[in-house]
Amino acid sequence: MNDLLSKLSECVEFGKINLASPYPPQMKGQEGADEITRKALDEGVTPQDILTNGLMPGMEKVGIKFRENKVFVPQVLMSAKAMSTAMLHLKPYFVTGEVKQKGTFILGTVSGDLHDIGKNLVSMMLEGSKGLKDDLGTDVGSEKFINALKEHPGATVGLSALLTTTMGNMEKITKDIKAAVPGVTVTIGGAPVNNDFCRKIGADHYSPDPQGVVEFLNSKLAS
Ligand code: B1M
Repeated sequence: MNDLLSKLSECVEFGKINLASPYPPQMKGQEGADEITRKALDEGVTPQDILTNGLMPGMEKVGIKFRENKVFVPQVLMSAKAMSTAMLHLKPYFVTGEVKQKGTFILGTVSGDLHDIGKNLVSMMLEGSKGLKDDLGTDVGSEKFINALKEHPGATVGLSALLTTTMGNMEKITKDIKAAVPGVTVTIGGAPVNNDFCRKIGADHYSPDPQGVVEFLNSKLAS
Protein backbone atom coordinates (compact mmCIF):
# COMPACT_ATOMS: atom_id res chain seq x y z
CA MET A 1 0.00 0.00 0.00
CA ASN A 2 1.18 3.54 -0.72
CA ASP A 3 3.00 4.88 2.36
CA LEU A 4 0.71 7.91 2.55
CA LEU A 5 -2.35 5.70 2.47
CA SER A 6 -1.11 3.56 5.33
CA LYS A 7 -0.33 6.73 7.33
CA LEU A 8 -3.81 8.00 6.55
CA SER A 9 -5.35 4.77 7.68
CA GLU A 10 -3.42 5.12 10.94
CA CYS A 11 -4.65 8.71 11.40
CA VAL A 12 -8.26 7.56 11.11
CA GLU A 13 -7.64 4.52 13.30
CA PHE A 14 -6.15 6.63 16.09
CA GLY A 15 -8.16 9.84 15.52
CA LYS A 16 -5.31 12.10 14.45
CA ILE A 17 -7.10 15.03 12.80
CA ASN A 18 -4.27 17.41 11.92
CA LEU A 19 -0.81 18.56 12.89
CA ALA A 20 -2.14 20.96 15.54
CA SER A 21 -4.22 18.32 17.28
CA PRO A 22 -2.62 17.06 20.52
CA TYR A 23 -4.66 13.85 20.28
CA PRO A 24 -3.67 11.02 20.40
CA PRO A 25 -0.69 11.79 22.65
CA GLN A 26 1.57 9.26 20.91
CA MET A 27 1.08 11.10 17.58
CA LYS A 28 1.53 14.64 18.93
CA GLY A 29 3.57 16.83 16.53
CA GLN A 30 2.85 14.55 13.56
CA GLU A 31 0.78 15.39 10.50
CA GLY A 32 -2.81 14.22 10.60
CA ALA A 33 -5.56 13.15 8.20
CA ASP A 34 -5.91 16.76 7.03
CA GLU A 35 -2.33 17.30 5.84
CA ILE A 36 -1.77 13.73 4.60
CA THR A 37 -4.91 13.72 2.44
CA ARG A 38 -3.81 16.99 0.83
CA LYS A 39 -0.34 15.55 0.25
CA ALA A 40 -1.73 12.34 -1.27
CA LEU A 41 -3.91 14.33 -3.68
CA ASP A 42 -0.95 16.55 -4.62
CA GLU A 43 1.11 13.43 -5.32
CA GLY A 44 -1.55 12.14 -7.68
CA VAL A 45 -3.19 9.46 -5.52
CA THR A 46 -6.78 9.24 -6.74
CA PRO A 47 -9.59 10.37 -4.40
CA GLN A 48 -11.19 6.92 -4.72
CA ASP A 49 -7.92 5.27 -3.68
CA ILE A 50 -7.66 7.62 -0.70
CA LEU A 51 -11.18 6.72 0.38
CA THR A 52 -11.03 2.99 -0.29
CA ASN A 53 -7.44 2.22 0.68
CA GLY A 54 -6.71 4.92 3.27
CA LEU A 55 -9.77 6.16 5.13
CA MET A 56 -12.06 3.11 5.02
CA PRO A 57 -9.47 0.57 6.27
CA GLY A 58 -8.69 2.91 9.20
CA MET A 59 -12.38 3.08 10.06
CA GLU A 60 -12.71 -0.70 9.70
CA LYS A 61 -9.96 -1.17 12.30
CA VAL A 62 -11.68 1.26 14.70
CA GLY A 63 -14.94 -0.60 14.16
CA ILE A 64 -13.36 -3.89 15.17
CA LYS A 65 -11.73 -2.39 18.27
CA PHE A 66 -15.02 -0.69 19.15
CA ARG A 67 -16.89 -3.99 18.89
CA GLU A 68 -14.29 -5.65 21.11
CA ASN A 69 -14.50 -2.83 23.69
CA LYS A 70 -10.88 -1.91 23.09
CA VAL A 71 -11.85 1.69 22.26
CA PHE A 72 -14.88 3.73 23.31
CA VAL A 73 -17.19 6.41 21.91
CA PRO A 74 -14.81 9.38 22.47
CA GLN A 75 -12.02 7.66 20.51
CA VAL A 76 -14.41 6.67 17.74
CA LEU A 77 -15.65 10.26 17.54
CA MET A 78 -12.04 11.43 17.04
CA SER A 79 -11.70 8.86 14.24
CA ALA A 80 -14.93 10.11 12.67
CA LYS A 81 -13.66 13.68 12.92
CA ALA A 82 -10.35 12.69 11.28
CA MET A 83 -12.22 10.95 8.46
CA SER A 84 -14.65 13.85 7.95
CA THR A 85 -11.75 16.32 7.83
CA ALA A 86 -10.07 14.24 5.15
CA MET A 87 -13.33 13.98 3.20
CA LEU A 88 -13.51 17.77 2.90
CA HIS A 89 -10.45 17.57 0.61
CA LEU A 90 -12.11 14.83 -1.46
CA LYS A 91 -15.45 16.60 -1.81
CA PRO A 92 -14.64 18.56 -5.01
CA TYR A 93 -13.67 15.29 -6.74
CA PHE A 94 -16.75 13.38 -5.66
CA VAL A 95 -19.20 15.96 -6.88
CA THR A 96 -20.52 14.17 -9.95
CA GLY A 97 -22.39 16.94 -11.70
CA GLU A 98 -23.91 14.13 -13.75
CA VAL A 99 -27.16 13.67 -11.90
CA LYS A 100 -30.10 15.47 -13.36
CA GLN A 101 -32.76 13.99 -11.11
CA LYS A 102 -36.42 14.75 -11.36
CA GLY A 103 -37.21 16.99 -8.41
CA THR A 104 -35.41 17.09 -5.11
CA PHE A 105 -33.46 14.28 -3.43
CA ILE A 106 -34.27 14.22 0.30
CA LEU A 107 -31.66 12.43 2.37
CA GLY A 108 -31.30 11.52 6.03
CA THR A 109 -30.05 8.99 8.57
CA VAL A 110 -33.08 7.42 10.21
CA SER A 111 -34.35 8.09 13.73
CA GLY A 112 -32.22 6.79 16.57
CA ASP A 113 -29.11 6.69 14.38
CA LEU A 114 -26.31 9.26 14.56
CA HIS A 115 -23.94 7.76 11.98
CA ASP A 116 -23.50 10.27 9.19
CA ILE A 117 -20.23 9.58 7.37
CA GLY A 118 -21.76 7.28 4.72
CA LYS A 119 -24.78 9.55 4.31
CA ASN A 120 -22.44 12.52 3.88
CA LEU A 121 -20.65 10.68 1.10
CA VAL A 122 -23.97 10.24 -0.71
CA SER A 123 -24.72 13.91 -0.08
CA MET A 124 -21.32 14.95 -1.42
CA MET A 125 -21.76 13.00 -4.62
CA LEU A 126 -25.01 14.77 -5.33
CA GLU A 127 -23.59 18.22 -4.65
CA GLY A 128 -23.25 19.06 -8.32
CA SER A 129 -26.49 17.49 -9.48
CA LYS A 130 -29.02 19.46 -11.43
CA GLY A 131 -31.91 18.86 -9.08
CA LEU A 132 -32.08 20.10 -5.49
CA LYS A 133 -30.79 18.17 -2.53
CA ASP A 134 -32.23 18.42 0.96
CA ASP A 135 -29.98 16.75 3.55
CA LEU A 136 -31.99 16.47 6.75
CA GLY A 137 -29.05 15.18 8.83
CA THR A 138 -29.18 12.38 11.37
CA ASP A 139 -31.84 10.98 13.69
CA VAL A 140 -34.59 11.87 11.23
CA GLY A 141 -38.08 10.51 11.84
CA SER A 142 -41.14 10.08 9.61
CA GLU A 143 -42.60 13.49 10.33
CA LYS A 144 -39.53 15.39 9.21
CA PHE A 145 -39.31 13.36 5.98
CA ILE A 146 -43.02 13.91 5.31
CA ASN A 147 -42.71 17.67 5.90
CA ALA A 148 -39.76 17.81 3.51
CA LEU A 149 -41.75 15.84 0.93
CA LYS A 150 -44.60 18.32 1.22
CA GLU A 151 -42.11 21.13 0.63
CA HIS A 152 -40.66 19.35 -2.41
CA PRO A 153 -43.42 17.54 -4.29
CA GLY A 154 -42.14 14.74 -6.52
CA ALA A 155 -38.98 14.29 -4.47
CA THR A 156 -37.12 10.97 -4.07
CA VAL A 157 -36.13 9.95 -0.54
CA GLY A 158 -32.82 8.37 0.52
CA LEU A 159 -32.56 6.65 3.91
CA SER A 160 -29.33 5.62 5.63
CA ALA A 161 -28.99 3.32 8.68
CA LEU A 162 -25.89 1.84 10.30
CA LEU A 163 -27.37 -0.04 13.24
CA THR A 164 -29.31 -3.27 13.33
CA THR A 165 -31.41 -1.54 15.98
CA THR A 166 -32.37 1.33 13.63
CA MET A 167 -33.04 -0.76 10.52
CA GLY A 168 -36.55 -1.25 11.89
CA ASN A 169 -37.05 2.52 11.94
CA MET A 170 -36.22 2.49 8.26
CA GLU A 171 -39.19 0.19 7.72
CA LYS A 172 -41.51 2.42 9.77
CA ILE A 173 -40.36 5.57 7.96
CA THR A 174 -40.76 3.94 4.55
CA LYS A 175 -44.31 2.85 5.41
CA ASP A 176 -45.23 6.19 6.97
CA ILE A 177 -44.01 8.31 4.09
CA LYS A 178 -45.54 6.04 1.46
CA ALA A 179 -48.87 6.27 3.29
CA ALA A 180 -48.63 10.07 3.56
CA VAL A 181 -47.27 10.66 0.06
CA PRO A 182 -48.43 7.85 -2.27
CA GLY A 183 -46.10 7.17 -5.17
CA VAL A 184 -42.97 8.47 -3.48
CA THR A 185 -39.76 6.58 -4.33
CA VAL A 186 -37.53 5.46 -1.46
CA THR A 187 -33.94 4.32 -1.86
CA ILE A 188 -32.02 2.88 1.08
CA GLY A 189 -28.41 2.16 2.04
CA GLY A 190 -26.05 1.52 4.94
CA ALA A 191 -23.94 -1.36 6.24
CA PRO A 192 -26.66 -3.61 7.76
CA VAL A 193 -29.20 -3.37 4.94
CA ASN A 194 -29.40 -5.25 1.66
CA ASN A 195 -31.68 -5.99 -1.28
CA ASP A 196 -33.77 -8.55 0.61
CA PHE A 197 -34.39 -6.11 3.43
CA CYS A 198 -35.26 -3.43 0.90
CA ARG A 199 -37.93 -5.65 -0.64
CA LYS A 200 -39.19 -6.73 2.78
CA ILE A 201 -39.83 -3.17 3.99
CA GLY A 202 -41.40 -2.02 0.72
CA ALA A 203 -38.63 0.38 -0.29
CA ASP A 204 -38.01 0.78 -4.00
CA HIS A 205 -34.26 0.51 -4.27
CA TYR A 206 -31.14 -0.50 -2.34
CA SER A 207 -27.69 0.77 -3.07
CA PRO A 208 -24.53 -0.59 -1.41
CA ASP A 209 -22.62 2.63 -2.08
CA PRO A 210 -23.10 6.31 -2.96
CA GLN A 211 -22.36 5.73 -6.64
CA GLY A 212 -25.35 3.38 -6.74
CA VAL A 213 -27.59 6.26 -5.68
CA VAL A 214 -26.22 8.42 -8.48
CA GLU A 215 -26.87 5.62 -10.99
CA PHE A 216 -30.36 5.01 -9.63
CA LEU A 217 -31.33 8.67 -9.92
CA ASN A 218 -29.99 8.76 -13.47
CA SER A 219 -31.90 5.60 -14.41
CA LYS A 220 -35.08 7.11 -12.96
CA LEU A 221 -34.64 10.11 -15.18
CA ALA A 222 -34.18 7.92 -18.24
CA SER A 223 -37.32 5.91 -17.51
CO1 B1M B 1 -21.03 3.18 15.70
N1 B1M B 1 -21.45 1.33 15.34
N2 B1M B 1 -22.19 3.16 17.31
N3 B1M B 1 -20.40 4.99 16.01
N4 B1M B 1 -19.76 2.88 14.35
C1 B1M B 1 -20.92 0.76 14.10
C2 B1M B 1 -21.91 0.93 12.95
C3 B1M B 1 -20.71 -0.76 14.53
C4 B1M B 1 -20.75 -1.74 13.35
C5 B1M B 1 -19.39 -0.87 15.34
C6 B1M B 1 -19.10 -2.27 15.78
O1 B1M B 1 -19.66 -2.76 16.73
N5 B1M B 1 -18.21 -2.93 15.10
C7 B1M B 1 -21.88 -0.96 15.57
C8 B1M B 1 -23.21 -1.42 14.98
C9 B1M B 1 -23.50 -2.86 15.31
C10 B1M B 1 -24.82 -3.24 14.78
O2 B1M B 1 -25.79 -2.58 14.82
N6 B1M B 1 -24.83 -4.45 14.25
C11 B1M B 1 -21.98 0.43 16.17
C12 B1M B 1 -22.56 0.71 17.43
C13 B1M B 1 -23.02 -0.48 18.24
C14 B1M B 1 -22.70 2.02 17.94
C15 B1M B 1 -23.32 2.46 19.26
C16 B1M B 1 -24.64 1.76 19.62
C17 B1M B 1 -22.26 2.25 20.36
C18 B1M B 1 -22.69 2.59 21.75
O3 B1M B 1 -23.04 3.69 22.06
N7 B1M B 1 -22.66 1.57 22.57
C19 B1M B 1 -23.52 3.98 19.06
C20 B1M B 1 -24.91 4.31 18.47
C21 B1M B 1 -25.12 5.80 18.40
C22 B1M B 1 -26.37 6.11 17.57
O4 B1M B 1 -26.28 6.18 16.38
N8 B1M B 1 -27.48 6.24 18.25
C23 B1M B 1 -22.46 4.27 18.05
C24 B1M B 1 -21.83 5.51 17.93
C25 B1M B 1 -20.86 5.82 17.01
C26 B1M B 1 -20.15 7.18 16.99
C27 B1M B 1 -21.08 8.35 17.25
C28 B1M B 1 -19.07 7.16 18.03
C29 B1M B 1 -19.50 7.16 15.55
C30 B1M B 1 -20.36 7.85 14.46
C31 B1M B 1 -19.81 9.23 14.13
C32 B1M B 1 -20.44 9.79 12.87
O5 B1M B 1 -20.96 9.10 12.02
N9 B1M B 1 -20.35 11.08 12.76
C33 B1M B 1 -19.52 5.65 15.21
C34 B1M B 1 -18.74 5.07 14.17
C35 B1M B 1 -17.78 5.99 13.46
C36 B1M B 1 -18.85 3.70 13.80
C37 B1M B 1 -17.99 2.88 12.83
C38 B1M B 1 -16.65 2.62 13.53
C39 B1M B 1 -17.72 3.49 11.47
C40 B1M B 1 -18.96 3.90 10.66
C41 B1M B 1 -18.53 4.67 9.44
O6 B1M B 1 -18.59 5.89 9.42
N10 B1M B 1 -17.98 3.96 8.42
C42 B1M B 1 -18.86 1.57 12.65
C43 B1M B 1 -18.04 0.32 12.40
C44 B1M B 1 -17.75 0.12 10.93
O7 B1M B 1 -18.55 0.49 10.07
N11 B1M B 1 -16.68 -0.48 10.63
C45 B1M B 1 -19.77 1.65 13.78
C46 B1M B 1 -17.45 4.58 7.21
C47 B1M B 1 -18.60 4.91 6.24
C48 B1M B 1 -18.04 5.53 4.95
O8 B1M B 1 -19.23 3.69 5.93
O9 B1M B 1 -21.41 4.42 7.02
O10 B1M B 1 -21.09 2.04 6.15
P1 B1M B 1 -20.82 3.48 6.03
O11 B1M B 1 -21.32 3.98 4.63
C49 B1M B 1 -21.01 3.26 3.45
C50 B1M B 1 -22.15 2.34 3.01
O12 B1M B 1 -22.83 1.75 4.11
C51 B1M B 1 -22.98 3.18 2.12
O13 B1M B 1 -22.07 4.12 1.56
C52 B1M B 1 -20.92 4.31 2.37
C53 B1M B 1 -19.68 4.17 1.51
O14 B1M B 1 -19.58 2.92 0.94
N12 B1M B 1 -24.12 3.95 2.62
C54 B1M B 1 -25.14 4.29 1.78
C55 B1M B 1 -24.38 4.48 3.83
N13 B1M B 1 -25.56 5.13 3.81
C56 B1M B 1 -26.05 5.02 2.56
C57 B1M B 1 -27.23 5.50 1.99
C58 B1M B 1 -27.49 5.21 0.65
C59 B1M B 1 -26.59 4.47 -0.10
C60 B1M B 1 -25.41 4.00 0.45
O15 B1M B 1 -28.59 5.60 0.01
C61 B1M B 1 -29.53 6.45 0.61
